Amino acid sequence: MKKIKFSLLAAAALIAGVACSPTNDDSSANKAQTEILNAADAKAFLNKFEAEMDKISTPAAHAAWAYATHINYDTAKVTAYFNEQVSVLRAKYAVEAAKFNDVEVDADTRRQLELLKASLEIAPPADSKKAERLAAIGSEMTSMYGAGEYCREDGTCLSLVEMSAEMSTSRDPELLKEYWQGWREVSKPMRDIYTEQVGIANEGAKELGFANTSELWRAKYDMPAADFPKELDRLWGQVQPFYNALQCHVRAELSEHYGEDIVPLNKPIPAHLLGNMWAQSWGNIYDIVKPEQEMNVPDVTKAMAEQGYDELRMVKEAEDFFSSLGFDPLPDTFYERSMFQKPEGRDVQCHASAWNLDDKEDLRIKMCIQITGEEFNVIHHELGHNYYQRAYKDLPVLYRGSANSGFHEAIGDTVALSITPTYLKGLGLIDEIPDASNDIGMLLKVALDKIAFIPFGLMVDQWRWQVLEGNIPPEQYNKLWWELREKYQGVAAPVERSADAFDPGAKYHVPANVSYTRYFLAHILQFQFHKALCDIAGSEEPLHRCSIVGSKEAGTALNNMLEMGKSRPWQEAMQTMTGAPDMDASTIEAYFAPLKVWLDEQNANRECGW
Ligand code: X8Z
Ligand code: ZN
Repeated sequence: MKKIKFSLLAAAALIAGVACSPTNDDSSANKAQTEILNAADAKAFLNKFEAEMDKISTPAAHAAWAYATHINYDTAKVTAYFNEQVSVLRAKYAVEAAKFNDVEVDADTRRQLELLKASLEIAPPADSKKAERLAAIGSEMTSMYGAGEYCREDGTCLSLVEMSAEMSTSRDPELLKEYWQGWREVSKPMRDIYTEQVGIANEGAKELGFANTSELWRAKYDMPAADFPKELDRLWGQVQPFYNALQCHVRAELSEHYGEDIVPLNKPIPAHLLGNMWAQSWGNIYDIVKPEQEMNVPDVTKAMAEQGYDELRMVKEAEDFFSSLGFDPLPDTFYERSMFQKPEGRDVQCHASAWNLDDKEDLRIKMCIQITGEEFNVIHHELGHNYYQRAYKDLPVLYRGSANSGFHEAIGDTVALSITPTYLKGLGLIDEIPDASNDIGMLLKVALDKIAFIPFGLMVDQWRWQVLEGNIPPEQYNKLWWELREKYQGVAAPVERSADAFDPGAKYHVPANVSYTRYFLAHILQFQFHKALCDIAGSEEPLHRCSIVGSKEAGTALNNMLEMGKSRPWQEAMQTMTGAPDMDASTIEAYFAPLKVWLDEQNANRECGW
């Protein structure tokens, strides 16, 4: 079987800055004043943009890497400098691109010009003082998050990683509440600079021709910005009945475990009891909500501990999965330069990310890996980014990205859906494959991770879009956050929030300005991709037992889509791999069908809703 040919790219286009030196007044667009522009001018303009980006993007990525893995005063300054250079360059070209609006150009040139216009997340205004301030705020907020810790009354201080680890297993409601509250002290001082950032970024967005930053964020999906929220509502509508059934069951079981005074049966679930700092995925409380009937559900965390797995072994196993699909091995430098563990004695950005620093072969991940099944999935998630980056590395810079933001987040997760009992047996992590009588347990575990996440994945940007529109006063930021948490997730703060709280800032993607809709989409897409690849692999198993491991056919189909980058509208990429152009949550219904029946039985005499 022939090896799939891969290239590389940059994962976190969000994270690694791509910069360039801004002001060269001889760009072809300046011809507009004096002569009529033509298609050749448009191409020359794009080539010039490409050349300038090429020059700055690798040093900017190295600065961003140095900062993320050594957070200190100096690296923060350097990365802010590069971020400013890159975003100012992008903004300059994005504004100039409009000069070709009425020029007749080929479809490919038109697509690149349109992508360029909406390529920024946080747009710097032309005023250089404001652009500088915007970059400084960005690095200040990410430093606050990365260096954040909670110090207990006895003087011991805990990092987010330490608190998260304990919150995944502790069943002590007081301790859980203390950590939940403690971590949210870190974000309080962010509110004022976040507010300032919204104001400056909106000036920048207006200069690019958008009403505000919210519109800029919604303009990246190959459809009118105003239609995109409707598309999300449609998808959420497909999942909502299933989520509500899950929420109802989980609340009832938590109430039984902790008592009705802690978990009342007619109210949203207190957010500290769901096994995760943000109540975003709930797999860690499987033991509380599992079926009464004994079920054999593989415990990957336990199996890895028993077999003495370390971080490197986990990454190698994940790489092997991709290799089994036909992807080329990762380069040696991946292992030499990646960060797998939280280092002693310095602050780092532990939030997992994947990078391609030179848009060639310099692929890396940055994680503070815990030896757990949950983190084994995250490693696959990150490698999915790396293989995507590598697949589109040779495309024009504006096409180096995923079909839409959700695609980038879905690839590794799609592969991780193939970590089935059969696959785990192959790894030697379990001895026997549980029979079908254990399916409800296995499906419930996956639903706690994936379905519980979906409304969280949606509400973060429902909050952000409103805030980025600039009409919400900062005193209302936190109130709006909890209104949306309650509306979508049926989850509530466990304690009254103080007037100065800024709880959105306690979630990495808010201070880091990484859009979050990507994860909502990814949680729908990954099931569609999984089904398509299982069909291609010729699997006859039910979807939740299908593993595409070893299928070169599935690998080729996947790679064909990855190699398209964003060169075509996402609907086409979707069609290429799944045979249909739409995002569609009905695959989720199919995947979890037996669990929905079981949940409805469990909930039969319960009053659901909040
Ligand atoms: O941020 C991530 C990845 C890096 S892109 C680890 N995720 C979201 C989160 O942690 O909040 C993956 C799932 C959702
Ligand atoms: Zn990701």
